[in-house]
Amino acid sequence: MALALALAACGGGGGSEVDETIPEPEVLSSKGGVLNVTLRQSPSSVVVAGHRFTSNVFNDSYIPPVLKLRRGDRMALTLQNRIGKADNQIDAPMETNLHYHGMSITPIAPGDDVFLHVGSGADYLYEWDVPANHPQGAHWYHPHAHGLVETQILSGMSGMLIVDGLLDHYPAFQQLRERHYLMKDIVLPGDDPGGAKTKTINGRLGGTIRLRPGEMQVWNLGNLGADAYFDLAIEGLQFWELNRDGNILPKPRRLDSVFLPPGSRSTVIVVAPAVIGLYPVRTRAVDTGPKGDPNDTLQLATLVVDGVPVDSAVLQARLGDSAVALDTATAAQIAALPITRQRTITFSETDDGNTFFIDGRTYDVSRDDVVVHLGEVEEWTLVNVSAERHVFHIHQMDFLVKSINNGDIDETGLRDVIDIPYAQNGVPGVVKIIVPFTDPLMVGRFVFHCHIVEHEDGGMMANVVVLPPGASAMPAARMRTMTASSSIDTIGASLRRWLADYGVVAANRPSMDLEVPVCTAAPQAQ
Ligand SMILES: [Cu+2]
Repeated sequence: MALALALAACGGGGGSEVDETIPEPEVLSSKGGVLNVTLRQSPSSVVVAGHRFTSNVFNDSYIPPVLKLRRGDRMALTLQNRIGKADNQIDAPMETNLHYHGMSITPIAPGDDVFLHVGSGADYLYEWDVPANHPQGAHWYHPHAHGLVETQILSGMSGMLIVDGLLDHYPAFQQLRERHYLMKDIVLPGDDPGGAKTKTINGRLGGTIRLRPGEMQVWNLGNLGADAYFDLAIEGLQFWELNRDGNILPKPRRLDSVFLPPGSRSTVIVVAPAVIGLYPVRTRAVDTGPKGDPNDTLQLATLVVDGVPVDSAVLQARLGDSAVALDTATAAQIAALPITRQRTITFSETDDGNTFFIDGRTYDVSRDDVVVHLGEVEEWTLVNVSAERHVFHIHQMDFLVKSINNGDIDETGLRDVIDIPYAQNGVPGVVKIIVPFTDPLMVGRFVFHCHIVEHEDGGMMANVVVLPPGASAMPAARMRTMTASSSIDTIGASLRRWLADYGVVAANRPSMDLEVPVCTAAPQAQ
């Protein structure tokens, strides 16, 4: 009877796919301390939200492999740029690259260097090590060639990246089944680009997720889309957050819904309803402001609770336990660091909503907007004077959110993405954060920007330089492009030598040969 009632109450959904179980992405794990992987970007036939069309994706899949590494492992990732004309977003070959969002690794090639582009037809080998003390949790990878980011993510080029080991700190839950749900937005061919984007879970709209009554699972959730917000809610199902943006929470946190601005991730334990039935999986409406994109409520999928009940009462009681053996910086430790400088960073836009500014300026690769020395800890006041939300993100590090609108909103903690409320009645939205420039691996040049990537492409990005102690300046910034015929990254090599002179990165990445060309020229026949 419960099932029939739930069916009647459910409605909506995605029509033809309603019976299809949402597929899980392939998981590629490191072996022998290395994750060797090739990601080929090319036009492929995909099915998204029940529509078949061609789009530029990784390895022919709109939901590409989850890349899983452990602390101390090496990533050896070859990116093959074969981007070309497709039904969706892209009409011609273009440059690209890869950013490892959430990873605290070097910003200098062959690491997480967004100033390096990979030209059409070229291959590039990214190589970096997961630091031995890296926080464990869910991160992601996506192209970050400024000006082309939105079109490439909207094509489907984004995937999840996990530093494994979170459950070492929550051992009671080690045996639970782990799942990966990637939420993305897309403009389907023929849809109005200015309207609400289509939202999916693992590329599906209207599919099903199955749990037994009372069953507990670990879900890695990520908003790996371009511009849209997700606020995931399932009536009757409990969410207990263990990890946010790759940072372990000291204790599981009960959530009514999982609010995910673009770029944000959350690892949660779910506890299925005890009663057999169908439960709508919704994203709640998000008010993005008078100038923001529409983000209405939508049923994304249906949770099917069926089968033999699981008696999880004993395990549920463990949700009150604190994490064990925490060995990464806690919010309390970051909050206790002495502040060396305060800054105010203002986010604004033109009335037509097409140009976006940080401190009144659009992005200029050659301008260093923030220059600090390693070891400095700053307090930033992020001010949004515009009539839509913006989403602050900084590369290579996590920051501590101290307050949002002076404490009106409770979303504090360590993160790498934070939503900045829009201005209302002339009062700007304000977020205060602590930015610790303390990890030697971040020395170099990287960026912060709005992670509504339409805004980033529209100018809302800035450079940060973290200088090693004793340095007064870093060699000037220049975008450079690896092509199939010009494969040696001389600028990257000179930057690595500059770093090595200060003994910073070389000490952390001993096997990196400074002189070896890191780019291969091997365009393959299509
Ligand atoms: Cu924005």
